[in-house]
Amino acid sequence: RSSLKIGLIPADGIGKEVIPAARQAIEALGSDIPKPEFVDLPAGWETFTKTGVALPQETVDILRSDCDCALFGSVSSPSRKVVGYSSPIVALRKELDLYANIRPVTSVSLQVGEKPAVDLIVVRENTECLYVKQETSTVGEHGKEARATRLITERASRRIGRMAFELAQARPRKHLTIIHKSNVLSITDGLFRETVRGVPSLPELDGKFNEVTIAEQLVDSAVYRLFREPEVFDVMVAPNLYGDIISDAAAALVGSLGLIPSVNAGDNFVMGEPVHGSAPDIEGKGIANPLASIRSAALMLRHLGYTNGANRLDEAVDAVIREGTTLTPDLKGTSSTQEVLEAVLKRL
Ligand code: NAD
Ligand code: K
Ligand code: MN
Repeated sequence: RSSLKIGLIPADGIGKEVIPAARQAIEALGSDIPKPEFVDLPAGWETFTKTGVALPQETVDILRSDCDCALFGSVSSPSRKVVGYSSPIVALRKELDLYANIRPVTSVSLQVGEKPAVDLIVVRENTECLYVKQETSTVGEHGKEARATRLITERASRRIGRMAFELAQARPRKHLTIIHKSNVLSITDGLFRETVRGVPSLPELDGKFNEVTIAEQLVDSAVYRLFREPEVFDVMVAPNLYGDIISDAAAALVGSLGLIPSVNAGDNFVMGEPVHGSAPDIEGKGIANPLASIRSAALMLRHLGYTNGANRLDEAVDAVIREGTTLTPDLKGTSSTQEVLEAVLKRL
């Protein structure tokens, strides 16, 4: 590749503050990556209020045909039902078949080279579960009744399982925990659990994952355990909703949602995205933590094989956190988004 075409979809709220910061960090990498070219693409609640669509078809088309990868910020989805509105991030994951949401949660060790206290990856299925958004309501004998469909398929469970085993296999501990609630939801979560468990014995894998140890844990006690002994977890694989909740919970262990990156990955495309939302409580104040987005850029580059560039971004972020003098208020600091970005750029 002579250039790397990156779609930028800042969307709403602090997405518009942190994605430009990630862009500058990528630009500072110089020859460690092909020359980056950025394409700004609209999506989100604000786009919806202006145009009546939250995810313009053109955004999807340009991502598909022109871009090597993308970075998404955060969207402000209303909690009430708005006719015609549907979350563009949920739609994008489906449109581009980005079936895995990979969310590493790692604390920064005090000394370089020391083992971090928390070092795990949440692998969240990204296309089904309750996020198929098939909701209905009727009026029954006892007043209004609302129902939602929860879809679990063998295909989606198998491919997310396979992705999770790949990630576990590549880590020193090679340990995978399957998260479910099949004591209650024996049919849906039962299918997820059994399908993931069956991945290592797929004939085409030829024993590739034989070294990976497998554990499982019910989702509620998994959260409990996460807070008491996070070191037991290495890679965790979960259906969509549990994965969403577990990764936000894990973020609390390392200090802030403003630190946690992710990639939405499929077989043909990868989109980096900070785990946090649009943070309406701090939007426009210039104090959003840009580190989750810079780390998301690093994850995206790593996924594409640009290991040196990714390592440099991660090392710069870790150094800023370790030093502890230039941090945003979510980490008890007093610095602005811009000051934290500059501290990162200085180390690149
Ligand atoms: P949130 O992640 O936006 O915020 C939770 C808390 O964390 C807030 O106090 C916020 O200030 C803080 N926070 C989050 N990111 C931060 C950062 N980078 N720096 C400093 N502090 C940060 O979650 P929420 O409040 O539940 O949701 C707000 C909106 O975001 C909602 O409209 C929701 O639909 C949307 N949302 C979008 C996504 C997405 O784009 N994928 C994900 C989650 C929530
Ligand atoms: K986000
Ligand atoms: Mn979330």
